[in-house]
Amino acid sequence: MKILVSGDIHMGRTSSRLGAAASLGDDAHSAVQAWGRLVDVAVNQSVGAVCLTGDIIDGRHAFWETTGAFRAGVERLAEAGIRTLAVAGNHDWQVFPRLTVDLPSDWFRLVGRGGTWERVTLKDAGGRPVVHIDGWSFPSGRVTTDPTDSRDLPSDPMVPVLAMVHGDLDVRDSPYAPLSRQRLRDCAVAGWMLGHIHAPFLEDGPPFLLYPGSPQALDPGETGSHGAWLLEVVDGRVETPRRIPLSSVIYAAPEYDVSSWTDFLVDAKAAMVQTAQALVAEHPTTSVVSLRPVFRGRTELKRVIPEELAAIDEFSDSVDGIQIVVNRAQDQTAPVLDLEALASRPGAPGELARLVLALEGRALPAGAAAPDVDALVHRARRAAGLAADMDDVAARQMVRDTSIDLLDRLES
Ligand SMILES: [Mn+2]
Repeated sequence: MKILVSGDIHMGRTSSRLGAAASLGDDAHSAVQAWGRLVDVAVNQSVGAVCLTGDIIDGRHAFWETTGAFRAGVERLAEAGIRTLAVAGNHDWQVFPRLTVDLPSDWFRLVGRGGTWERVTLKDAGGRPVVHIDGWSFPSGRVTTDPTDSRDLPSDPMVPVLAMVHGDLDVRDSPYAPLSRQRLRDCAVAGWMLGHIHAPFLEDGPPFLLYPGSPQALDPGETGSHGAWLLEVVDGRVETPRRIPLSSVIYAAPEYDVSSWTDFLVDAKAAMVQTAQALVAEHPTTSVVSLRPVFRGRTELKRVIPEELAAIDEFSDSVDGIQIVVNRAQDQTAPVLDLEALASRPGAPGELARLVLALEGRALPAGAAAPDVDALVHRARRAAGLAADMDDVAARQMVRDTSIDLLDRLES
């Protein structure tokens, strides 16, 4: 039996900061649409159940706009013989039970209502139990105790158990159901299907820990791949979940070294288009790439970059059907330092420039006193408590980089 796992859908929200790509006038990048694609995958994969790990609805405010879409999905799943099991999270503890109150109980089940652990057993076509799903739902908006403290469901030597709970991993004083990784690991279950953290991650087990993450990436902090996870129970064994990309938007924060660029506008655009194409090649469901680029490196173009970057948030281009937008680029470039000129100056900048020239084995200005490089590196080593096994070349490189940093600060 296959099971599709998702959570933190936050229906009612839409991917933010899409610039021109959002003014297309449709809701293509909403969490509601992602729910629809998730249902498609479940049907196409002929899964036995869809497991939802909480925060499916963004909150009470989203009741009216999401109730129909959620029902339509559950009904489509039911028509395909697929059950939907869910736990409530801190966002939807109040609204989710009300939104699902009239769904057919054969096909939809809110598991662990009111913060009491509950077991639902999934069976195959012949009525034989395949897997137990243990779940716990948020009983209120804040829960300061670890929900696993109260889990008293027995293990079963014949049938594997998957546990489903929404909570905050390894944040001990979290008001959102703090979960201890160690305690989760110590439970005799095949895997944990968790919710609350929007960035997906999987730690292998048993028991595996799976935060499926939001199927639709919702803001620029949610970089990387977003989708649902497919797992399979074969011969009483739960196999490692695998990722199914679903998000129509991918956010990324690429870093670009501009030091070899000759025209900022042309080279920055080419670099961003290339980034977008590479991302879409890996994530075929993506139609919008939202980039938050960081430009680094030492460049002759430093003087013009602020001006040329000024309107970059207006950038929008469509390449091979992929919409590319930019949100808050960062200029962390530095000017090319004229070390020779600086080295003739008095004071700290001159000292530092002479040190850098000497470290690089370059000529000092006529009449300048050569710094005692070996003694300086020796002192730096001691002052910074550098590891004894750091070789001399690395230590000199570090003194050089630190000196250039200091020069940058003195000169800016
Ligand atoms: Mn949450």
